Order: sequence, then structure tokens, then C-alpha cells
Amino acid sequence: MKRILLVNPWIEDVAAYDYWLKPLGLLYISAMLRNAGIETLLVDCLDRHDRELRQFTGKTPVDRYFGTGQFYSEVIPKPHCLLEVPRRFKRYGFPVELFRKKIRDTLDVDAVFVTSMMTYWHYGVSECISVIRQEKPGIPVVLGGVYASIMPEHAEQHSGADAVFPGTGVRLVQQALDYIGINKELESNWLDALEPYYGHYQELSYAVVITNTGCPYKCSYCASWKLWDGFSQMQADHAAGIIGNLLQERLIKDIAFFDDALLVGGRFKSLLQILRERGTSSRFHLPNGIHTRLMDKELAALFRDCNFKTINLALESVNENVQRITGEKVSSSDLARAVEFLKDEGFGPKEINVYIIADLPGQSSCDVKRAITLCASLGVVPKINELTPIPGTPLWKDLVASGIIPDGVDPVMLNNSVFPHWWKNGLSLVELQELKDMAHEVKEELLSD
Ligand code: B12
Repeated sequence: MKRILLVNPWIEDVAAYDYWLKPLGLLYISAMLRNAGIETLLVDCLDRHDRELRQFTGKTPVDRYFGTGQFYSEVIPKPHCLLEVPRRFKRYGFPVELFRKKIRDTLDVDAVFVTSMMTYWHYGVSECISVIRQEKPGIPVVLGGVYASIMPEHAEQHSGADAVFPGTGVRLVQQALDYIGINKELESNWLDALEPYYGHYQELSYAVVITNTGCPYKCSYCASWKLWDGFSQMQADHAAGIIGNLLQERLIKDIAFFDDALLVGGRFKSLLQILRERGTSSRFHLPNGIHTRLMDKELAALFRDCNFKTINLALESVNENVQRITGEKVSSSDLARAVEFLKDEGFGPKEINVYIIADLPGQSSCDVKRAITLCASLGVVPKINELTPIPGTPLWKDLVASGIIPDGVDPVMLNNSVFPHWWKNGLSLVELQELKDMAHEVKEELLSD
């Protein structure tokens, strides 16, 4: 039987937290391969609940907010370009020696499939691949995922993989199989036929799911349209089956939805109706900002009946010009309406957060303050995210064309925690800190009421 090792690399960054992070793409690939009779093994460097990690570090993982928690981490030397940035650089996840042992311990494999997420986590990807090469010389190492799709040339030059497969979906995995010479036909329908394979995990404090792929909008700062070939929705019954199995077989309490466009197309309501009828005892979370304009009374009631605990609404800016330029998907009055629906169903600042992107071109510190004040007046928590210019997006292209971002800059410099340290055209670090403090005060005040 053919055997493929799947690897989710470390995060190497100035900050990271297990905010419901699971390598969902790899778990789907595992299901596709198993369905075709290929054995799969997984080494997930970010599995906080791995038993060997516990023995290795002597630390018991602590679950905080609904199954989330701190990763084990070690300070590592900074990449040269970060030397001026006054932040420590860390490797989050398995210690190198544990990873090395796990790779060594896997029996013979025909290939290694490595995934990747944020472009600015590429140092973790290449270090991981270099350890795999040392421990499994001569075995083909193939890279895919978000970083590989957004920056394929960079990944080809720097990751050390034998081949890079940009894109998504089953056809891509088929190409990767063909490349390593495994002659197996994958089934073309995966979204409505397969369940992400969670059987690799010994323990799970939460699970993540998707109910659709892609997004029909094309916001200037977002790369979703680059990753997925159009917008596809999963049948509500199938999504309910995935969730039902996770709850029953793995006794999961917390489920986070990873969709880019959860509310678009209306299927999500059908899914929640099924879950309501079945009467689940789990808690649901929306870590990605949902399309605020698509919130309505019925959805708010479904969120209540299905026990939603984390609802992040996307606002990004209150500046109408910025709203127009970035994609016109939300206005301040949409936010007020959505919050009203949710409050009518008993939700408040404990559950509702509003994403605001500081530093969007054209967005002043005053705009961000207005957005925070709007949240305070509506009684919901503002969450400030620094801009992360994503290579290839219209916003990134504009910043490169105007000379603000040097073309060819190391992606680690575009990380939202690093970018404000060197971007002269944006808000200063002092201004950003002031805005974060202001948002924090609003949060404290709302939560103390
Ligand atoms: C879920 C998600 C998150 C989650 C966690 C993600 C995680 N596990 O790390 C949360 C909510 C925490 C998050 C946060 C953020 N995110 Co996010 N996130 C996503 C999202 C919506 C989905 C990823 C996903 O799981 N998709 C579903 C699975 C099924 O797809 P997949 O992993 O891509 O796998 C498929 C293929 O890639 C391929 N594949 C995967 N691996 C391999 C391997 C091989 C060998 C092969 C052949 C194929 C292959 O096959 C799979 C099946 O088709 C993506 C957008 C997107 N659509 O990808 C953004 C995205 C990755 N995030 C993005 C951003 C900007 C952020 C934030 C910075 C936003 C902010 N300002 O705060 C934060 C920062 C997080 C941090 N800690 O630094 C950007 C990327 C930025 C970048 N430079 O890389 C994206 C692309 C969205 C966007 N706005 O454009 N995010």
C-alpha cells in the first residue's frame, strides 16, 4: 500500500496563538487519499495536545477561551531583515528534536506533502522541509497551501521542496500524486462527499470546519479570489453530518467555521436549522469576520438557538471612501442593523466583536477612533487588526506601484505585527498603540457592565 506523510509546519513569527488553528486543507487531502486507498500519516507541529510533546517539554497544555491556547515556543535567531525590529522571533509548536524524532519514527513513506498557511510564515515551512530532507533523504517533498498559492515563485526558490503546487481542490492533489508517480484516481467530488479526516489526532480540544469555499466578492485587501476557483457551497445535510460525527465520535465541544463567505448564498441557515432540530450541545465560533450586511433576524435567532459563542462582524472602516475603494461590502448602518438583530436575541459584548483594519490606505487614525466609538455606542467590542498587505492583491499592487512597499520584500516584513515597524506611510506605532488602548478600554468597560 502506498503511504504519504502529511506535515503541518511550525509557525516562525513574532507572535502566534492557537486561535482554533487546524490544517483543514491537509485533513481534507488525507480524506481524499484514504478514499483512494492510500495510507496517510500526519505530523502537525502545531498540535498542542500531542502526548509526546507533553513528555518532551514536561508541560501540560492549558485550554483557555473555548479550547484555544498558547503554543509551546522557543526563541530563535531572527532573519536578517528583522534585525531592526524590536520583537523576539520564535518557533511555535514542536521543538525541533521532537519533530525530527517524529519524522524519523514514521515508517517508509512514498512522499511527504507539506502544507503552508500565511505567506509570512515561510521560514517555518523551509526549516521544516530541511529537517524532512535530512531525515528522509531521497523521498519527494511536495508543497501546497496558501503561501504556495499566493507566492509560488518565492516558494519554489526558498522552500526547498521538490515541487510546489499552487491552487486548491482535488485536481491539484491529483497533479501532486501524478508528480510523485502514484497511479491512483481521486474522486472529483470532495466538498459534498468527504469529511476532513480528524482520525490523526489523539486528542482534540476543538475542531474546525468549512461549509463553502471561495468568495464572490473581490475586496482589495483579500486573496480569497486568488485561492479558489469561484464560490462553491456544500450541501447543508453534508455539513451537518460532518459536525454531527465530530460531536459524537470525538466528543468535541467547540467548533469554529473557517469559511471566507459563510453567509453568502444562504445555505448556512439551512445548516443551522438542521443543527437546531437535532439539538446539539456544542458551542460554535466564527473567528473570521462574517459579512455584516447579510445578518438578519432569522440568522440571529439561529445563532442563539445553536449556541454561538464567538461572532466576529467585519466592518474594517467607517470611512465611506475607504469602504467604497475596498469593495463596498459593508457600511456603518449595516453594522448597526446586524448588532440590533443580535442584541434582540440576547447577544452582547461577550460574544460580538467587530473587526476594524487599522492602516488601510486612506484610513486615518481619526477614522479608526470613529469606528471604535461606533462600536462603543452599539455595545460591541472593537478589535483592531493592523493591515497585512497580501502579495498579488489589488491593495498590495497599489502599494508596490507607488513605491511604498519594495517589490520583492521578504514576506515576513508584511506580517501585521512587523509591517507597522517600518511602514512610513501608515499610522505610527504610538498612534496604533493609542488606538489599541482605546479599543481595550471600550472592551473592559462593556464587559464590566
Ligand atoms: C481560516 C483562516 C484563518 C484562521 C486560522 C487559519 C490557520 N489555520 O492558520 C484565523 C481566523 C485565525 C485567521 C487569521 C488571520 N488570517 Co486567515 N485565513 C483563513 C482562511 C479563511 C481559510 C484557510 C483554510 O483553512 N482554508 C480551507 C482549506 C480547506 O483550504 P487550504 O488550507 O487552502 O487547503 C487547500 C489547498 O491549499 C491545498 N493544499 C493545502 N496544503 C497542501 C499541500 C499539498 C502538498 C498540496 C498538493 C495541496 C495543498 O489543498 C487544500 C484543499 O483544496 C484563509 C483564506 C483562504 N480561503 O484560504 C485566510 C488567510 C490565510 N488569512 C489571511 C489573513 C490576512 C489573516 C490575518 C492576518 C487577518 C488579520 N489581519 O488579523 C489573521 C492573522 C493570523 C495570524 N495568526 O497571523 C490571508 C493570508 C495572509 C497571508 N499573507 O498569507 C488569507 C489568505 C485571507 C485573506 N484575507 O486573503 N485566518
